[in-house]
Amino acid sequence: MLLTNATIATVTETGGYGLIPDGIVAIQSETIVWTGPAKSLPTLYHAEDALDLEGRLITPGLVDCHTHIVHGGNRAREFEMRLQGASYEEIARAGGGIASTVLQTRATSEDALVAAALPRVDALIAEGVTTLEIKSGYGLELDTELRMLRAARRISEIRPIRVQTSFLGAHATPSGMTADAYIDNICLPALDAAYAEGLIDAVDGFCEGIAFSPTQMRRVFDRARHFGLPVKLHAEQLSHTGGARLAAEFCALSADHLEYADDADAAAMAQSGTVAVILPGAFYTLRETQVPPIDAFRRHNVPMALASDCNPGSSPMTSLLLTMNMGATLFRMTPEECLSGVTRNAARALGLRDRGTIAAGMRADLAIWNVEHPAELSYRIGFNPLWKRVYGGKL
Ligand code: DI6
Ligand code: FE
Repeated sequence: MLLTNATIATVTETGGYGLIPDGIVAIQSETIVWTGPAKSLPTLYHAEDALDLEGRLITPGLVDCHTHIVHGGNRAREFEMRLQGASYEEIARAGGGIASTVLQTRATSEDALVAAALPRVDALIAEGVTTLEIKSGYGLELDTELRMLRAARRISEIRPIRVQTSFLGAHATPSGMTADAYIDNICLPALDAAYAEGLIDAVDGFCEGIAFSPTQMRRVFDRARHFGLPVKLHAEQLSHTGGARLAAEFCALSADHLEYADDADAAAMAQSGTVAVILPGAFYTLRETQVPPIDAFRRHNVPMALASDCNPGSSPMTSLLLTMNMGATLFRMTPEECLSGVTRNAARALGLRDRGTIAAGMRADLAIWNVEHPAELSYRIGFNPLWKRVYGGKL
């Protein structure tokens, strides 16, 4: 198949959008076999089926590299209580916060978890998302952690989307237990069981004053390393605790949030090739004011990704286009950084080297937009210009 008469944003490493005006993408089964200006099309491909895109923009299919999209229930009531003046403590006493999502998730069957997640997944698909990361972490007990991961895997069987799973057993400590006891007696055995069932693509954790210390996270990362699993970390979101440095030490795929990261963290992440995953949806929802050190990441050449962080508490958001707009408006990321943040660098944050750019040999996961210039994707608010999505060469 040939996609002709297109503007192509290849988003390759060479810099910028990698724009090709009047370009062609040639696809054979699931793979891009050629891309370039129409006038350079090799004769070999002249006879192929052509689809005239009438000048539309092609980008790589979008990659949402950080979500908690599988979960039971929602926290709209808690949201409402906060707006009526309830304090964090009052909400916690009323059973709110992560604990409430844990209770709701424990009470939800695998089928119901899948059914609840699908409309959210469909909202992302409608915006051209072709690869999606999904975390566990609302079970905090063996059965529910496994059930969340099985539900995540099921989504890729039901919808044309690639799902990468992350084990986030180290998300919170269930009440009535110490964090150390939870890690030793529940989290690590659940990790072992999920690994044995082939349910884990990466191991994640919440490294924070209100969650787990770097020393505790290290025990989880040691187990991941033992299994040869890559790691990533929620780091420096609410305070500076040393999570980004720990992530770098373990050559993590990514460190995520990073509002309180500093220059030395950026330097360490550059050394280890760790992607900075920026999550403006949580910043916005929590009305945070500390902006992540975007300039330090630029100076040290740390690749930056952007993700929705879709979760029922701190980022009930199912839009990567809005995420791009927030990255630009809240953090002053350029539209070009926003686009590479949801394509090339997001794929890298998942350790996937076969997607995220448009080049020969890459998977034919594409998004085709009714826009003239890629900056429009970050510029508009609440508008979806997707024309069609191509997943594995299929329109
Ligand atoms: N960081 C967050 O912002 C969320 N989890 C995390 O590790 C909060 C998740 C929730 O409130 O349900
Ligand atoms: Fe998160």
